[in-house]
Amino acid sequence: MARSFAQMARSAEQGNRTVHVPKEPLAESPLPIHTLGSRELRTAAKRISKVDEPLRDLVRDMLRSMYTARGIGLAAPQVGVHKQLLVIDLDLEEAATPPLVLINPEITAASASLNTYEEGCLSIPKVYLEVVRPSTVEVSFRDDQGRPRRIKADGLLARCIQHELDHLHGVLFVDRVTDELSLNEELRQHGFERHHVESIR
Ligand code: GNR
Ligand code: NI
Repeated sequence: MARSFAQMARSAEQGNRTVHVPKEPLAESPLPIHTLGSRELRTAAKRISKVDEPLRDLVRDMLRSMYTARGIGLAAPQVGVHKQLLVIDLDLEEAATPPLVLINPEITAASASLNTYEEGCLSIPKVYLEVVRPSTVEVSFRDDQGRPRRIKADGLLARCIQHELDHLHGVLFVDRVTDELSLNEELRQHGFERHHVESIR
């Protein structure tokens, strides 16, 4: 969708900066990442009505937190913010590759073909389990300037987008694991107890 001259002039006046932060990890995460058992992860996110500088400040802090934790994605509810916002960067080692910022993302189409991938989550440290999901998805969202966008994703990007979208609805990848025995074993091995398991199902 084209932006009007007035909109562009307003952006210029306000000096809308695109979000850009170094990818190097910091000594400490700017925002604390909630882990399995926290109600924050089970609270649905609300639509964002205005993409402004305070929101972009939050995006920068989420990016810094993601880079510090060495994750490839981070959804706002993971840092206790219940807004429909997520960040993704599949290329942590390449400074020139910009991250993706998705505001109010919606999956508009998903392939009938499925694939299996071993997922992990910054909110469930060290737990890795196979999850089956659609191989490709189409997503509509707004970018960090509030512009409407649409992408078709496959491979790891499609996987990551679906994982992050789930977070916005209070859904965690362990909810989608079908092998119950592996799930319980893997959770146990990484310090999660029965009451954590029960709180998620
Ligand atoms: O860093 C992450 N890696 C990952 C691997 C496979 C599938 C999904 C992901 S996302 C995850 C970061 C995270 O927890 N995002 O919510
Ligand atoms: Ni996650």
